[in-house]
Amino acid sequence: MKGKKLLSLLMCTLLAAGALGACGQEAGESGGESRNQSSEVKESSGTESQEAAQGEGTNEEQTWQVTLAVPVNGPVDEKNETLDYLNSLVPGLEFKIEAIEIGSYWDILNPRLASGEIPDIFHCHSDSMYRSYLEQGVLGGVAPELIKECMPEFVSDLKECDATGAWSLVLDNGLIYGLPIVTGERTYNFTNGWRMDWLKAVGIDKVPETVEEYEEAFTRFTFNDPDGNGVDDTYGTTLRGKDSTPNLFPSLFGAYGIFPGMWNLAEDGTLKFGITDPRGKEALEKLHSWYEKGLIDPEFISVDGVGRTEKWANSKVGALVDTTYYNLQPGDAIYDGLLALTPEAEVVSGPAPKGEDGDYGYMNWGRYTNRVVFGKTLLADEEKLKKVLQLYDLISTDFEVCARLRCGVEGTHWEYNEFRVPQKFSAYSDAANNGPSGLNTFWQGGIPYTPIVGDLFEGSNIEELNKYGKEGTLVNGENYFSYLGKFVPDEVGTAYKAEADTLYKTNFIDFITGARPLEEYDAFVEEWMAAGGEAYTKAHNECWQNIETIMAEAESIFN
Ligand SMILES: [Ca+2]
Repeated sequence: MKGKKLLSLLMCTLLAAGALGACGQEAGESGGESRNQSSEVKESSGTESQEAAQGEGTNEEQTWQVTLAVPVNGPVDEKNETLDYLNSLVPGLEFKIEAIEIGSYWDILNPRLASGEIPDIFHCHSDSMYRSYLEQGVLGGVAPELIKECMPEFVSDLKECDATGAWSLVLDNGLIYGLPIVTGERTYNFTNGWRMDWLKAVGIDKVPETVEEYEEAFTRFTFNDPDGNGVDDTYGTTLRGKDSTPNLFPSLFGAYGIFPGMWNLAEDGTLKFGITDPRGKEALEKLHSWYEKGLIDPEFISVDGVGRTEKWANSKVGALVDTTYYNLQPGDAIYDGLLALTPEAEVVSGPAPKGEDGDYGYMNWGRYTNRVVFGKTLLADEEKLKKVLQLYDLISTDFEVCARLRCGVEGTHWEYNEFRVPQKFSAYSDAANNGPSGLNTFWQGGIPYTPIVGDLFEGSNIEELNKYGKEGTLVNGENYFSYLGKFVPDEVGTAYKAEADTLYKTNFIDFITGARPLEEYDAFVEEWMAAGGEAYTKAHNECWQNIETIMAEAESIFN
């Protein structure tokens, strides 16, 4: 742990707990055992100080139980090393973590929240759920002054990254309802991956760079037996038609100047939902022609993230069009899965396909992504609240602490790679193996680590890794916008989801397969507009006009 962080943590502990004094030392690494005795765990303070007779006015024995809900992609054992470490960080806190499989996260959490069983903290990757729970009074609002007092590093990291506006994601009526998750500028870009050994096998010696070159490579992958087994059993690529419909092959759309599920600056100076922009139709025509020619996996409609990874690992497709740069590096399940079955496979990343007008680029989710929110239960005890804020200041801003929680022990679970990015050993890149270590706990969320810490995890600031992700003519916040929906009223989003969203997803796939001919594209746009798309478009345009004002309120508090 960096000295400066430790000092600030101690300062804040002193500020918050008053006479707590040196009692904090006792927790250490061994603290987990004693605090696991439930008789010592108190939901809130009150009787504690009376019992701590030997402490003479202090409450050094007091323990607060903190409930936390996080989405995960694999097992988390009830007792695990990660939990022990987490409990050792700030004396007095004992976490009870509910790790919920990410696909059923809201299905499980929603009924509990509705029945009043509210976690003190929970990961919130849904704007709609955030707005909804804010309105229902499920969330607890903290005074910005307390955030500044207990989370000085977090506040200063966002300021240093010029991301103070992100506090607007969790600001309502002057109170802070959680912590914004902010990434470095333009990180998490998609980056397409290729089988370089396949390209060479079919007579192509460089990574494709244009729509034409993509088409040529896909054609040869489909018809020229790139794996050399004498069987016609391969395709150019597959798409996640089952679970990622809004973003099928976004970089191909980028070649036409838009992203289908984003708000794009249209020729008339307004924002249009990508698929409804005439340029979206051109991209659909190209994608449909590739499907007709057999270059796209014909099973793509039923392919999800797991299915895509399997097809890649089993050498059924030679390109991935929904990955990020770090998926294409050793230590990632997508890379490791392929190499485990085909050790001679050569994986490379490449640029987004360039279109005829020179447009190209990879979509990214922007700087403002999700939230970790406070349940109202967290506010019941101010001393507990302060300690939790201190803990979150530490785990979100101290890279070593965060790495211990997300990746495990250096040398045991992971090592630094040549770019000094933590790389899990292959045994641990498979989430199925991580139950006892607890390594799945914070892999999908739960820690709103700051952009400074995030850059160190993802290597997003390393040119050599992320150069393709960053280059191009499409810029989030200039000609397309990923984050406006975070500020659009919940009722507009809910109304959109009720009908127009389904129309979008269904027609997107039907236009690719030809189930609906593209001659009916204009009719689709009309249907979408009538089904709630028009109000949705209007709300996003209004939000776009007001976004600076919205951010300015948060900036005035935290700058
Ligand atoms: Ca073959």
